[in-house]
Amino acid sequence: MASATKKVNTKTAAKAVSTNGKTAAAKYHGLDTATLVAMYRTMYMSRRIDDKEIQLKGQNKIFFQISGAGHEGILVAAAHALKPGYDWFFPYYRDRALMLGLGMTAQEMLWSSVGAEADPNSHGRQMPSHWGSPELNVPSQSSCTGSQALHAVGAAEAGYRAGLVKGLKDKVTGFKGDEVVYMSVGDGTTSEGEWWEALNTASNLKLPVIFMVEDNGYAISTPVEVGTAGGNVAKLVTGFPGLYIQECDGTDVLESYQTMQRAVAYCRERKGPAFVHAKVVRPYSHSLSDDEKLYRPVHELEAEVATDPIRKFGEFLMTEGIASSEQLEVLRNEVDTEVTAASDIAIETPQPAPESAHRNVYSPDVDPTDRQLFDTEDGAELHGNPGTMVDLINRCLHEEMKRDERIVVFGEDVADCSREEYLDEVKGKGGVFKVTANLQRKFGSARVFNSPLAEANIIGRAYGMSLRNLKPVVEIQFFDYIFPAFHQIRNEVAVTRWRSDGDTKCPMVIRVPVGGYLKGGAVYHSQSGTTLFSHTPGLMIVYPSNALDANGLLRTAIRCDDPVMFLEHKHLYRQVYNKSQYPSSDFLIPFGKAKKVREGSDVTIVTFGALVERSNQACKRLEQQGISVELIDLRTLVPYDWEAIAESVKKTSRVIVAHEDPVSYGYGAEIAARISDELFEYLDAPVRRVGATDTFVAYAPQVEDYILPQSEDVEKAVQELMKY
Ligand SMILES: Cc1ncc(C[n+]2csc(CCOP(=O)(O)OP(=O)(O)O)c2C)c(N)n1
Ligand SMILES: [Mg+2]
Repeated sequence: MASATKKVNTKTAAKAVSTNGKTAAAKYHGLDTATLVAMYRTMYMSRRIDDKEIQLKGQNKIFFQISGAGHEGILVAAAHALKPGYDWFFPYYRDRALMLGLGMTAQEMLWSSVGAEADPNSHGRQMPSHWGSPELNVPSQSSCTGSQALHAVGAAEAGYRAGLVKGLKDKVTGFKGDEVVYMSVGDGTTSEGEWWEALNTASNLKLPVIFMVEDNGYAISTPVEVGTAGGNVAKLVTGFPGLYIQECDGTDVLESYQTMQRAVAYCRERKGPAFVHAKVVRPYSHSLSDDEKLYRPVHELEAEVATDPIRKFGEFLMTEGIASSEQLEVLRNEVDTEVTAASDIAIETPQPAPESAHRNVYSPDVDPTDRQLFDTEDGAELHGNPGTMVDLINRCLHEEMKRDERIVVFGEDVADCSREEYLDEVKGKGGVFKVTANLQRKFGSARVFNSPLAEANIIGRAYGMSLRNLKPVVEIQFFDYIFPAFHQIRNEVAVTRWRSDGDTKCPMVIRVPVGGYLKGGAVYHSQSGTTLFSHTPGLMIVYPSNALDANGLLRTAIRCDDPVMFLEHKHLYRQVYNKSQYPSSDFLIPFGKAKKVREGSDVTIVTFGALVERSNQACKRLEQQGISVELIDLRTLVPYDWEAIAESVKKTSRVIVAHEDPVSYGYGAEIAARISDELFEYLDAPVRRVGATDTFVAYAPQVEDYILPQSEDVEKAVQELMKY
């Protein structure tokens, strides 16, 4: 990214100013005087960009502001202790001084403030101070407090697994063998469950993650003792094995630097994760949308002035004779000029074109609907004894893991046996539905392993691994328990490509057993929840109804460059009617290609999943009544095959959309609305929906039967449509 202002890399700037550097270096923990002055410059620059943004916000030239004020000391220390473009960074919105220290420029930050397309962080899509830079190894950050903790763990874990699997080292992005992963949060964010999940896994696997807590004593208006038992999170984390715990005054640059150096060394030597608790201050309100005078008395604010890190570090440089007051004044003037010049350029820099909104929802490179690349259905040769959907998914996983070493499979109970020493004595679990059976045995525990019982942990770690080019194919044990991971899926996985305008991506496959008709599945083992995810841009959704489709669609999902939700119906896992012989290892079904299960001329049924066979049974009965029904199995819900629907509706003029989820606000409503909108003139009857009652699924079988749509419900709906 070209920059109109000079790039301030404090490490090179240091060379220019050095006086008596060597003696000073010994005294100041290896930092020579020029570096110390350069660090001051970065801190001051950080504050001046905040001040400039505050001014611009007042002039309505930017639209949001959140500052890094008071945090600059620990952040400039962190930047100097770590290596830009070598180590990995998962910072948060206060980390402006870190980003400047790593090499981001004032110009780039101010482009972000005005929402310019030139902004390298998000190209005008996210609020300012939401950092992202592929060249600095800073994956796009969201606004969600703490969700990046698990990404940091996953990113570190990618390096860890590359160390265990021959052939992976050159496939994991930026694998060095001693790279460190930095993640930061505020004191308030340490109350997020995912942050604790991240500490748990990092400690368990001894991953090289630095967990930084920038404790400014407040989470917006909530003081630290309200959220944190005892008021000091450093005391709470002492039980994690191997976690190197450090506390420091984050407003003291040298103390912070020493602390960071120790933490970095610990992680580089692969001794485990480190935890740095840096006490900082917050001289400005939480953001420009907050007024701290509403909850902090004047005396508290005044007391903080003396501990302002920039003021303290400036005084230190002068007392130590490292820089005179005049020299610092010159430096400050230079920074002011640079920031003003960058700001003047920024406000003249264009925002993205409005239609650019459509860009990078999905991969521009890999299109799984491309039938040239992803369709080997026609004439596919099948062999062997017919297998169930479980068998054919399992076969696909085996073949794909063999083809692509980057694939890792994990989730709850997916391994054959976590205690490897038992593997010879036991048959192995391989998933509660046995879909992942024998994968660990075949491909080893470094690529197939059990996760903790924590769904956000699974998705968050998968996200971090995918950032570094592993291909996670993870399992959420039951759809009903996907909700702890919903935040990760909705706010991170689905959004990442878009919010970074294509700079960061996280392709993965999330396999999820779904659905009811189990007799006894009840409320928490029957959900199929398609609507929640189909309403989220950025995800692709696959929902096969039979063994062969599951095989071909899973292969496409794995080779896709986007996150794919792969919904596997539990009731269909072992049905005899949907068994198939095995296709070859290049059998691919493209997304957005429906299957015509039956030809017909009177009514079209558009459906998927368990309703395919139920509708088929209805069609057979209707045929005997002289009604000819065309049955379409969508197979993929996002994207879906509109052409197939339109062609059929134009022929039959009557259409039913049938699905297992409750009717109201459902997936069927979307299809029905589009049919009414685009095919109105072809219709001879209203578009009808068949689905579950607007309730949950009950345990008692006769109530479950009433709730879920049955073959008879479909039959009745067709008969009614025929009256028009
Ligand atoms: C998951 C989530 N919940 C709530 C918010 C709204 N929010 C933004 S910042 C913040 C306070 C964070 O406090 P702390 O972690 O102490 O960081 P600080 O801002 O003090 O540096 C809150 C509640 C959010 N962004 N994300
Ligand atoms: Mg705070």
